[in-house]
Amino acid sequence: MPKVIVIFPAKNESATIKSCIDAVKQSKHKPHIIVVDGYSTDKTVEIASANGAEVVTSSKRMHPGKGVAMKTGLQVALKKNPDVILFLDADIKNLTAEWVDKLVDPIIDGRHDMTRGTYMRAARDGGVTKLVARPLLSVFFPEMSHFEQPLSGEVAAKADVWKTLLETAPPDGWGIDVWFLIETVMHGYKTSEIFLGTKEHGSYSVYENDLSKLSKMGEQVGLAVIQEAVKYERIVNANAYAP
Ligand SMILES: Nc1nc2c(ncn2[C@@H]2O[C@H](COP(=O)(O)OP(=O)(O)OP(=O)(O)O)[C@@H](O)[C@H]2O)c(=O)[nH]1
Ligand SMILES: [Mg+2]
Repeated sequence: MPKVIVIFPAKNESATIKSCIDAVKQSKHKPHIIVVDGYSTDKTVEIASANGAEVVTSSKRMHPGKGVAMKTGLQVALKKNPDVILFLDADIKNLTAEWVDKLVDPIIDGRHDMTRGTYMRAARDGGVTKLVARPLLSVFFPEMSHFEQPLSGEVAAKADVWKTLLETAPPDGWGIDVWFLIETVMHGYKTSEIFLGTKEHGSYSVYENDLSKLSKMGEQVGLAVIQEAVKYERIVNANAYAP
């Protein structure tokens, strides 16, 4: 049976971490579960440990540190020689084992190197996706403009793919998701979005009435796309893409 590891980056997710872990345990792949804690001040660590997850601490104490958390998780997971590693957000309120299987199965049967969750979201949800990530990808990487959720936290790939991506020096903060997408495509890996239904998640309630709470994320995602555009020499030709 292929070995599957699920990694949850988590900072102060005590409201949802138990139901997220329980959902993953129902998967037919019987994944090993790692929670990468970003110095939570609530009961995330205790709840995760009590429910059977391996808990590790983000290697650097910084926030936002989604990138640090993902890199820490990959370093720990890769040492266990898995076949597939799947990231899931720990604030999802409607996570089911079906999400795990839908993302992992196409990797195991060789159809894709990477699968990425896409979903219907509330109209005001995903501000950085709509106003920063997708427009900048269209300008600098038009071949990636069809990805509806370039910042998806629900991403699975073969262990070898993650190992290669880790070597591209991904950023520490919110830029890491779009960075992984760009590097995956530029490496020529087969990557595809998988529809998972609706996504309900805790972080939306933080900014649904105040978009300025997303400004740091917007900054870091924007910078990540621009850094990749410089690396892949897309700046010079950008005007040709955005008349
Ligand atoms: N370890 C760690 N986890 C983090 C950190 N920041 C965010 N996370 C986790 O990363 C996951 C995604 O973060 P969210 O705040 O839900 O952001 P998001 O849903 O991707 O973004 P939006 O769609 O804009 O809400 C959640 O499980 C967070 O707990 C951090 O600094 N350290
Ligand atoms: Mg969220």
